Amino acid sequence: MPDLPLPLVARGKVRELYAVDDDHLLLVASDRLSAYDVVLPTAIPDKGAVLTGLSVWWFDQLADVVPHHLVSARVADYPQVLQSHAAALRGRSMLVRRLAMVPVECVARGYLTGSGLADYRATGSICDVPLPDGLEDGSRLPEPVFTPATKAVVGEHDENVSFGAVADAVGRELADELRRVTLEVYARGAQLAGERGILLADTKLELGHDADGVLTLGDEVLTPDSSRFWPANGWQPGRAQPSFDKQYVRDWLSSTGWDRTAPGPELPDEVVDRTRAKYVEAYERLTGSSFEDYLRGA
Ligand code: PZK
Repeated sequence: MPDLPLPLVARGKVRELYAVDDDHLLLVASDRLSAYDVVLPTAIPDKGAVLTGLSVWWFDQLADVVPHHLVSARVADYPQVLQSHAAALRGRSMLVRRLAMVPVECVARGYLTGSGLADYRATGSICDVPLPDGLEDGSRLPEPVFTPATKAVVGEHDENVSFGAVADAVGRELADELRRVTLEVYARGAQLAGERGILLADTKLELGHDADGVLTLGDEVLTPDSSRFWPANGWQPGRAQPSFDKQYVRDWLSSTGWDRTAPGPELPDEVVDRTRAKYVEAYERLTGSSFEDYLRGA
């Protein structure tokens, strides 16, 4: 990752957040890929740029639903101290407004899988929202549901919580607003992705308040790392759905007998190349624009 002359504010599994000034942060997405919760030793070239390019495009698509934190993703607009780091930042970074983040992971689900499926099997509900009997892994839900979670400490999974728990934590008014915005973002994302042959199973948003107190969309949005994208033509409830972006990696990892403990094996070139192509395909199918053009403009 780039060694930037800025204070590191936070480090996620595959990206980093730096302080630029009192009002701005720089979000940098790496090419690292996580599979079965382990960050693999082999990077996928341009993955960070694809995810950043998708976020930038979605922020614009969603601007009438909710304001966003993006200031610019063009290195030429960044402060002078970053200009010598242009090559390391181009395409994969966003200059954003600093927000007061709401301490809730805002998740919307249109299909049942992952922790939602686990909760449904245990209780018949997710986050206290009752669901009909007979749903399976990958089932489409009768309507999309807001399934908030609280951020876990590093290394642990977020914990699904009820709407009532969110209201107790942040107030009923803000809880209502989080649910409304999250479901609207999901609906817009699912509609658009669906038109391009991609199912948006679920998505996780991070929201915060800007300096004027306006609820604002932060972080990355509707990327394959914050959402589950499934090829629509491979959808078949009753089994784990193929991942749009990571399926070659998962299939190859399974074929090795790897026990899913860190560090994980190096990926062969063919798996890297095919996976890179899936990320670029996701960018181009969703946005209708050339990924090379995005990189040239960043
Ligand atoms: C913020 N994160 C999560 C993201 C990490 C961690 N605009 C903002 N203002 C204030 N805080 C955040 C943001 C944003 N986005 C986001 N944590 C704080 C996160 C990326 C890498 F290590």
